[in-house]
Amino acid sequence: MSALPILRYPDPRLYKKAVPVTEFDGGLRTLVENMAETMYDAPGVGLAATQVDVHRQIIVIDLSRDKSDLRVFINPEIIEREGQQFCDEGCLSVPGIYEPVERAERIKVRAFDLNGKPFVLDADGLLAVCIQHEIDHLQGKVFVDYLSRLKQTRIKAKLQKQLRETA
Ligand code: GNR
Ligand code: NI
Repeated sequence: MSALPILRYPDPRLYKKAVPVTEFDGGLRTLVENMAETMYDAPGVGLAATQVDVHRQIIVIDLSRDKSDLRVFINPEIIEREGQQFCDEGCLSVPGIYEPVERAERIKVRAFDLNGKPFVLDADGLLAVCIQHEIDHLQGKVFVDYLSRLKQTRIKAKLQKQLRETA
């Protein structure tokens, strides 16, 4: 397994739309393993393929402390949403930035597993936030896009400064 490089906001590749997976093969399994390693290494609680410059509809999430609850969503689709919640969100593509974003409190998501088997999951709380955050990535959206212009400008400046200082 190998950890993959993560694209950083405002990289234009974060704005590409992912296409559905059609082949549930060994290549997909390897990619998902590498995405999980990338997420655990970071560390983060979720990762969308978009963030590793693969523009296919694949998400991994693990909210456990001990890597014991890996969830894989292929071609995910939110089919119901209810209520609202605000959560301070962070993103591995926007390191060091945490801002509140409004999300649905409860969602029903339909997706396929690694074997191409469809499933439906009801999620609330942080899991629901995470799924919505990751599906946004697949659609070419970053949580920063929900913030004010002023905040977006400040975040871009801060990340550019970070890059210069680590160069
Ligand atoms: O690690 C992550 N933490 C997080 C916290 C609050 C809301 C969403 C997230 S997802 C993020 C990992 C990431 O960037 N996934 O795309
Ligand atoms: Ni993210």
